[in-house]
Amino acid sequence: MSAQPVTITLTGAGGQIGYAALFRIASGALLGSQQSVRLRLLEVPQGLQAAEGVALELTDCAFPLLHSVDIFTDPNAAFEGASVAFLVGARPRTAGMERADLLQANGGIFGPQGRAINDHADDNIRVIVVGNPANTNALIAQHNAPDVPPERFTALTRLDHNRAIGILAQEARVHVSEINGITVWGNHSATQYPDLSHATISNAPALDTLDPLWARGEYIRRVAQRGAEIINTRGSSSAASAANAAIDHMRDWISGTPQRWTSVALPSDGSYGIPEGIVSSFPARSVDGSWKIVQGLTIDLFSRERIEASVNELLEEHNAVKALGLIPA
Ligand code: NAX
Repeated sequence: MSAQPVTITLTGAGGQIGYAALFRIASGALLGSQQSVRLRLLEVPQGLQAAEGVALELTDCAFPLLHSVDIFTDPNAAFEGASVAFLVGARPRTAGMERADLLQANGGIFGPQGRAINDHADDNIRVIVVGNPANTNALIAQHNAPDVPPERFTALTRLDHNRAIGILAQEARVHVSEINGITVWGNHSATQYPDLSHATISNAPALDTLDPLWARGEYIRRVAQRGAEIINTRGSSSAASAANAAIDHMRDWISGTPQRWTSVALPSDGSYGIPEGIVSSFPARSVDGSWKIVQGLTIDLFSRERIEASVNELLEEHNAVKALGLIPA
């Protein structure tokens, strides 16, 4: 076992995604069976007791890889020495809340957390934002951490990616391992575009075998609305699948993607005409510890329009947080 534990900070530790993620992280699902972990949990005062309960249960698992669990309400303390950060806690939209109110409230969370990461985290910090609106919260945190390379800030669209694989495999009646080449583009929202243009099912182009009306209609809606379907069916929002996807994202980022690419929301470098700087989902592979956007995919007119619609939504959010002074103009 590695002598030095890796410090992992998770915010929103008293919530349901935190509960679904922490036991897997402590058992080695993120960094493997030889790497110990030091958990630093951040909560707001109202969530503190729930986080303390989680810490008691973590103790009761007697995980061989778990070095320690500490709980904080101060982001500066929580991110001290962190090289991995899961930003899960966020301000949910409540009845009557306008988008500007939601962005403002989340700016009050992700601005200070970005600054705390800037000032206290390890130089190798990798951040994934799960809390919604995830892409724009990542943008806010990134702009508040000027000393951290922008590409260290990412947001979760791996859940959408995994959903896109699972739903396609079910429709095609094949195992998920037969599915390749799916991309989710844009925002983690209803405008996201799960793109089958380059997908294959058992090495054959997916669009050759699927009903085109399903592939470019019902399928897209089904993937984009899967969160609502889970709420309607389960009675509460996705938790285990969201935690699983966040761990998939971070594990692949650190250890490398297998042959297949995945979908990652990261600051755009202008690839595929997506404006530089906005945090958009792209097809990406992790190579030598960094995400690399997959280049050279042909984008047909249908896909172009879908990507643009989602990117326009991100641009509106970007402009709104700029107007609110949450990121520099
Ligand atoms: P819960 O309400 O169960 O838990 C959230 C926890 O965060 C609470 O314990 C709360 O006290 C804490 N919290 C709030 N503000 C905080 C702050 N400033 N610092 C530290 N902790 C804070 O929500 P949960 O189901 O765990 O979902 C968490 C977030 O993930 C939500 O924003 C949700 O919308 C988002 N999701 C994002 C997904 C994605 O694919 N990107 C999918 C799943 C999920 O819906």
